[in-house]
Amino acid sequence: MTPKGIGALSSVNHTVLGKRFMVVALTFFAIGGFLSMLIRAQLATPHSAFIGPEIYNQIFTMHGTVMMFLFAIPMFEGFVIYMLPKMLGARDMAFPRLTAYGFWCYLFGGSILIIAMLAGMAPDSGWFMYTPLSSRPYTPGINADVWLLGITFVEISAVTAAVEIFVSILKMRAPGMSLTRMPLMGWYMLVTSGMMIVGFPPLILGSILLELERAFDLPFFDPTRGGDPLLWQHLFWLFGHPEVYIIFLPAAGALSTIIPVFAQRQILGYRAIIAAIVAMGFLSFGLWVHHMFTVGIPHLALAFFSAASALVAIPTAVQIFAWLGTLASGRSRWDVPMLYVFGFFFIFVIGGLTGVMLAMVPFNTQVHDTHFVVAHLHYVLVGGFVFPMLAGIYHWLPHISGRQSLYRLSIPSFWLIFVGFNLTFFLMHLTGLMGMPRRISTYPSNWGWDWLNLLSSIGGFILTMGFCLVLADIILQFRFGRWFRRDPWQAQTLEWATPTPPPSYNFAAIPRIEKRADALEPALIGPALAGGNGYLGFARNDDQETMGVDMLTGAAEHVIILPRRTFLPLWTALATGSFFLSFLFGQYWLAAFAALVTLALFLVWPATLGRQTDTGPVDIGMGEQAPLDIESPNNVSILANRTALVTDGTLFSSLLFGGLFLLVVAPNWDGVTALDLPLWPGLVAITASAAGAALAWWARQRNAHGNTASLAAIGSGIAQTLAALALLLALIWVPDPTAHARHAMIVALLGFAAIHTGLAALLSFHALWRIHRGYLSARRQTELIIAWLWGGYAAAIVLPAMGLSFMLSRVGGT
Ligand code: HEM
Ligand SMILES: [Cu+2]
Repeated sequence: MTPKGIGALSSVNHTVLGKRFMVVALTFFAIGGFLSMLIRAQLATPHSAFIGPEIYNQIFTMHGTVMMFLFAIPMFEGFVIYMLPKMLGARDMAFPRLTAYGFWCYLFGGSILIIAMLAGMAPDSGWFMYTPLSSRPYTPGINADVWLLGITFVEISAVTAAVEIFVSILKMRAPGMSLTRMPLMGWYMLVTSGMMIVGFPPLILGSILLELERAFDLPFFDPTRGGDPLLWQHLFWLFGHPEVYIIFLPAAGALSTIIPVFAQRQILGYRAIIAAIVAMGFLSFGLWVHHMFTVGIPHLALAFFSAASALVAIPTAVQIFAWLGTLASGRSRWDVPMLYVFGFFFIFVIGGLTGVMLAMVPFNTQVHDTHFVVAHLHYVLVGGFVFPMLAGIYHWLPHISGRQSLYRLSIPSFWLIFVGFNLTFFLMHLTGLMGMPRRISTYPSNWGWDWLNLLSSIGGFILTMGFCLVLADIILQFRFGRWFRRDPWQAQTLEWATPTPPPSYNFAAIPRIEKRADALEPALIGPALAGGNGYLGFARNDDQETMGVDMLTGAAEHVIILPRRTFLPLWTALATGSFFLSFLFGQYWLAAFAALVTLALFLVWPATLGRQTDTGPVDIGMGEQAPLDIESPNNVSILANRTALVTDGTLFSSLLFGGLFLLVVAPNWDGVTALDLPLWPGLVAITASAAGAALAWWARQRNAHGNTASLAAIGSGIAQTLAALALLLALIWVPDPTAHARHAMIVALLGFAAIHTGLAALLSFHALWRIHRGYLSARRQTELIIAWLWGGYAAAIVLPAMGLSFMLSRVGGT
């Protein structure tokens, strides 16, 4: 149970944190919505003097930023954190303390942005922060740094959430739930989290490089010194385009869950939908360049990306037809969620059509950066996210409140939103076609844009009234809604088998799933589980336990013991926050100190986990036995580290991409001469790091055979330390990194490799410490496996990092 008062901040339970995430996300939505009202008030009349251009720039930048980063993604993260374990039949997410850490990072990072805005220091170069506009010469204050640091802080939370969601879906389902029995929501979230794992690193890297340019004058994006502003655009859209699908897919997941309930039949084309989701995940990464059609890209490439952009229409259509088919062939029941589903269809189809128009290069060139694009973007985002989200709120709120809706406000609020939205944004297509550019704060009155803008603004206020009514409706439901026992909609997914509102452990026992998980009968399963019929239907040592399964087949595999409440995530997030704040105010020594404290706190996390003796298989109910997670070679920590390596690997690939891009494309590389960097520090680093990896592998082997691994672990730690030192030493020969992007890039590559060899060393020493505390045995190998994973990874990146540095140093005549 979550205690009252200050103790509530130590909660790590997914139900509690999921709700907190959603409440904070909705608060940011209200803030973003308020900003959009200011925008519309400004644009309502020509020559308006309501807010000047400076404030206007801050406001639309913050509106876009808040909506994309602080509302849409965290909102679905919160939803997933709350709902996913319940849908899959688990008692929590894989790493509850990480969930809490992610929540605090999100809250603090978002607050930094809002406070900066109130202080008039908000970013003002648009939500995609194009360089050179966002570079130091054009944005001298701390406005852009607020964006870069605040958003990176929030991204940390998004990436940790993505890793956790990915691992939880693969490992923490009810026994018997194979991948082919998983409810569709699980598939949607698996693909979405996979996309986040490889989609966010480019943006994180871009933000780091831009912040390094702004703080230390390393000219990655400065064309006069060998940098290139286009590098930012590539890194940004490499993230930004998949981002749109990252927002859309969870919403589509909600639709695929809600529609069958109201059509009163199972979803049509379950497997076709899975194929469509996976296809979308892949296609969306091929598309980023369509945001850059007007910056001068070779013709063939243009044709390719234009075709690929149109191609995503296919998996989208597959899903739309599956939904329509399900509705058409079922016995549809009308209720409030269905109104929003209808709203979604209407709006999203229009957004899709204008999207196909925009994918045509000539048309795109015509309307580029006009209000037509703003209209399209909102049809897609509001149609594809806000409407399904509202459907979801009305569908699942009874789960949270334990009460049913009152309806009195639900229907008028829907119509206000629907009519208000279309009035606002449909007309913007017309203003756009008539040539009104986006991001201007005033316009002359003789161009025929006046009445369209006025009507748009009126629509915006109608829309806002609708949202206010929804809020009132929600509050009323919590106060006066009718109680119900279980599954008020006769839904067929597992979340309705928990009591409502759910207890912190969700299920008194965990079910065995024997058919497709979106065709279950919660009304029957629920009482059986409440009676303890299922897995882990008893308490052992006062621990909260949940099942770990085989990733594919869902066979029961091991028992996961969930951590208890703790303030550690809060402290760690505060330390992380101090790092970002010190950096923001240019206190770089303080920032370094805060980074060390953060790292140290992270090392305290595992201290209380694990066991000092072997336990062997334990009873899991249903007449079966399974080992504990720490004694299983397929445990969640190891899978999480593998996943984190993929994220880190994308970060590194983005850096390599950046280096090669500058080398090949950037201007001002003609006059440079080759650098004379000695080879030996690089060779020492490569050899030492490879030796470190080999020793880590050997340590793991020795441990697995019951021999002591201490010596090998020490060796591996020392070798990686040596590699890190050699890489730092190599920096001495790099000439002034502010002089040319080439030098800055070499510094970045060496620094990246140094950090990772250092991390590998740290993990080896950590494993050594755990060996000495008795936490490892032939059965309990986690720390050594993790040390080997990161050691091998570090060795694998030192080589290309050194290779590219060498290539960069050789450019030019000698
Ligand atoms: C609640 C109703 C909303 C209204 C009335 C509204 C209004 C506007 C307007 C008028 C602009 C153009 C500003 C300009 O170009 O000068 C804009 C930009 C934008 N909006 Fe919205 N918006 C709303 C909701 C949303 C939502 C829900 C999202 C995302 C989930 C969103 C994301 C964006 C983005 C990314 C931009 C571009 C900002 C930029 O150019 O830097 N908006 N919005
Ligand atoms: Cu795109």
